[in-house]
Amino acid sequence: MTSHSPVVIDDIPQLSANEKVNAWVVKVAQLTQPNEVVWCDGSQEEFDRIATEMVEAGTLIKLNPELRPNSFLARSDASDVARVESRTFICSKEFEDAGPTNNWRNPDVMRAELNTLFAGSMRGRTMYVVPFAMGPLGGKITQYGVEITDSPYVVLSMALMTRSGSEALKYIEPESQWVKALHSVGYPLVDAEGNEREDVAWPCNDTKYITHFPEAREIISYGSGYGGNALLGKKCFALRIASAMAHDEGWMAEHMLLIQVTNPQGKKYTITGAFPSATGKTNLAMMRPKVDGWKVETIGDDIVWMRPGDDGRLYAINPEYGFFGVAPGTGYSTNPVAMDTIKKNTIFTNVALTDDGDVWWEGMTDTAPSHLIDWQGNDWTPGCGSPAAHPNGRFTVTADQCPTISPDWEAADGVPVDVILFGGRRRTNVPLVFRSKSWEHGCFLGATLGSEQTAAAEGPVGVLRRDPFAMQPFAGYHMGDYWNHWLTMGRKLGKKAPAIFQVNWFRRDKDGSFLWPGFGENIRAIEWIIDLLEGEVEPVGTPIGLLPKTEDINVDGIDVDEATLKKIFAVPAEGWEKELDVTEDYFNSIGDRVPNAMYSQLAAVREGFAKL
Ligand code: GTP
Ligand code: SPV
Ligand code: MN
Repeated sequence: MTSHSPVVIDDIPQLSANEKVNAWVVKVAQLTQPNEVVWCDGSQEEFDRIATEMVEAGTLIKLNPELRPNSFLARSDASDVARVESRTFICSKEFEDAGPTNNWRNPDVMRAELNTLFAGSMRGRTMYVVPFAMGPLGGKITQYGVEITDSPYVVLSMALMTRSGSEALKYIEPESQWVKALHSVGYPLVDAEGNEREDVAWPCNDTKYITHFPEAREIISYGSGYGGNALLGKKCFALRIASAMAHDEGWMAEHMLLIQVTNPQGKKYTITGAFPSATGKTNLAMMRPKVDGWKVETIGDDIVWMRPGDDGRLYAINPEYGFFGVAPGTGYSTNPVAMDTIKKNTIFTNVALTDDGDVWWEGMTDTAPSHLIDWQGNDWTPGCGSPAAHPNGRFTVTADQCPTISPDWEAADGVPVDVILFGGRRRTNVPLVFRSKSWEHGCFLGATLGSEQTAAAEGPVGVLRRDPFAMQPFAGYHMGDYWNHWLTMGRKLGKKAPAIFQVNWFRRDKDGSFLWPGFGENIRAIEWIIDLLEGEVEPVGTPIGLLPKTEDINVDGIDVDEATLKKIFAVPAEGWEKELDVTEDYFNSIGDRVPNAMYSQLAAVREGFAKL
């Protein structure tokens, strides 16, 4: 039992050179009334100490050190397993500025409500102060923040996912811009009357608020301990707040992977790709190419920040320090690099535990072990009717453990981008790969990106979940303004802008099977992209963009015949005409901030089909 002995405010350390940071720490402690305030230094000793405390408390399970050294399993509450978009709010001053794709709350009303929820919310707990950098320390594109949290799981995860601790704190100077990120699981161990209660393995609260104040560059998150809800450097800062900063300051914050691809001639290309959640960013970021002579090096798998450099090109960094990857579906046959990355020093969340103290999930191996403890802590046997791992079970690991990590991954000011990919999960209509006709047309491809639900039956185009630029849940301001920002960046970059392509690994045959083998074979789509940029092949003009000639796709050694290639690259006029109608309705639903260029692009595609 913890007792309630609230920290003495005058004893709270003031470790920042920035008085605003110190004052904010004190203010939060006064409000939340923790027993203790700990500034995290980011050291290995600190990580080990907190991990040991969590193992002793039963909130982490230490995995068998012979099989998975220095690794842990966390099981969340069954209600706290993913981002909660319905409880995510953009609290811009004006309702209009959040736009129709975000939930909005008046910032003053929201702050008042949160103040009530946070009052005493850390009673009986330790309040951790985690200074962190998003990006290499000192880099031109890098930004800084401080997360206050009462969750030791968050502290350990932030240590893996960001550059956190004393080093990052040094970069928050007296006049620096920094982001306030306040988090509480909302499960105090002592109530206002002083009555104590036992802690649980995964404290959280049925009331959840993931709130963003874009003008104040501030995040307040309550009630959840999971991933994108609680590791506030990630989606909340690096996408929602950063996208608003980027709009104001002339740079870009995107839901993208970042890789370097070297062709057999030894020429290196930098490629970014915006794919919606669970649509293959981590897999492409760690691809082991199945065609000889090609090399893929990893820089990032989820978030990319880009800024024009002095030479007028667009420079990109991965602002994160680790990977928070989807576990199910990850195995040696699909993503061997990820499997090698997570051999040690990894936190697993909501996957199954084997009898010998290791982890397992669907897709890790072809056959399941005969007995497991499932992600909820229950006995599990094959065929018992429920999955052993939660479909959104994840691994958390630092990027430097990735065997394909690029030597440039910490380049302080980033690497210049050659190619931008947009990729959805599309059963129909969208070919494996094609090039946009221009930057503006590329922005149209981004704006019309969508994904179908994985398990859903083939349905009309209307059931598509729109996910423009893979940013639907992450743009921290009006979607129409965000599209406009992309157009503006293109005008600024001019001829030096990256080339834009669309890819789709997920097109299906009539029987529902995937037409394209995917994974390591996706290098063949990239091979065409690079051949095209090198002028070695000519594209075919179609109303939707510049497609490959099927004979220019390298299918040596794979079971993809000409008839299948025809299906993979088909552009069915009927399907597209329907899709364009839906797109027009969709643009209308975004409202009058949709740039005119989007409607003229739409008209141009329609005209293209009309002329056929
Ligand atoms: P978030 O971390 O949620 O942003 O996801 P992500 O975009 O990084 O997706 P990830 O790489 O984890 O892949 C999600 C799912 O897509 C997994 O089940 C993969 O096995 C599957 N997947 C990835 N690439 C391919 C592919 O080329 N073909 C097919 N058929 N499935 C793929
Ligand atoms: C996503 O949903 O795109 C993720 C997982 O990468 S989370 O960090 O929870 O947002
Ligand atoms: Mn993601």
